[in-house]
Amino acid sequence: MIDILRHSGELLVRARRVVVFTGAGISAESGIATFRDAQDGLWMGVNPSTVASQNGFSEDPGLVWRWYMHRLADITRVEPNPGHIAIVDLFALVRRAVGHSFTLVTQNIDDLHERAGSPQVLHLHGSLARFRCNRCRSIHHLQDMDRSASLPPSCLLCGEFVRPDVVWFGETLPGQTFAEATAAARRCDLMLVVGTSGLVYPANELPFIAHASGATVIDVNPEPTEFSRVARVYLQGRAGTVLPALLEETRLLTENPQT
Ligand code: BJW
Ligand code: ZN
Repeated sequence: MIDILRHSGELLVRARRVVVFTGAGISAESGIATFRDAQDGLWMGVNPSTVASQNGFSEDPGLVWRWYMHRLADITRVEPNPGHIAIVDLFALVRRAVGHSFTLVTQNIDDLHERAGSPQVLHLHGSLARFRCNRCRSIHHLQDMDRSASLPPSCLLCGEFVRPDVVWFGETLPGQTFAEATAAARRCDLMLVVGTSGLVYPANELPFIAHASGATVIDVNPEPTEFSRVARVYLQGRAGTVLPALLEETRLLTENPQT
């Protein structure tokens, strides 16, 4: 493992434009269940692929609302883990030492990257920190939500239910954010993919775009993923262990370029 970490560190030090692309696995060690875990075990008696949709919300707005409020409570209760923190330190290290550009793209709706200290995060699937009207799309704020209500609040402008500002199945991703993420994937020379199964379109295209544009893809995951066939390096393991180890190797290389 040390050799492969050293090799990954060398690739990081040599790269000029780096993209880190994360999924639910990066937050697993904070205590947030991943999607596929949740699906296998039905999360709170709810199948995420059924409720994370406009159909699910139309059929039972109260159930979907309570499910998101429960997840919000989980997210608020937990802390960023060493994987989130290593990404912040890696950005700082390679920016200072070798002047790289760095882009962080996440599919997660939690704010654990921000709470760890990552300054700019492209949220492809929205965020649980924001809410919007399901009809007129007016924005509603987290502090105004009654988290124990059994039904979603109603929009003051049009009376329709308010929903989390996240991207459900069958919905399009925020255009500007996805355009920025795609552009970063196209021009990067290294993409570090962390904790995503790669099963959900169109976010799962990013590593393939990076690969097709000539970038090196490194996949960090305890299990092989959809990206195995394009990843030049597979760092098998948990993000909270692998990323701090990768940071350490990269630090050694920037401090002693000869070693
Ligand atoms: C660790 C670890 C550790 C564990 N360290 N790693 C057929 C029918 C219907 C639709 C489709 C279809 N085929 C394709 C579609 C399109 C659909 C789609 O992709 N579906 C697939 C499931 C098949 N996509 C969409 O609908 C998207 N929109 C779209 O396509 O628009 C165009 C369109 C418009 C109109 C009509 C038709 C098309 C939108 C997708 C939105 C996804 N939204 C969600 C919910 C967000 C809100 C919320 O959080 O509630 O996003 S779904 C869910 O999956 C969530 C995640 O961001 C996303 C990705 O999951 P992720 O992060 O990869 O998590 P997991 O659980 O899958 O994987 C975790 C990984 O971590 C695993 O690999 C573990 O091994 C690993 N791990 N511990 C590191 N410690
Ligand atoms: Zn409204």
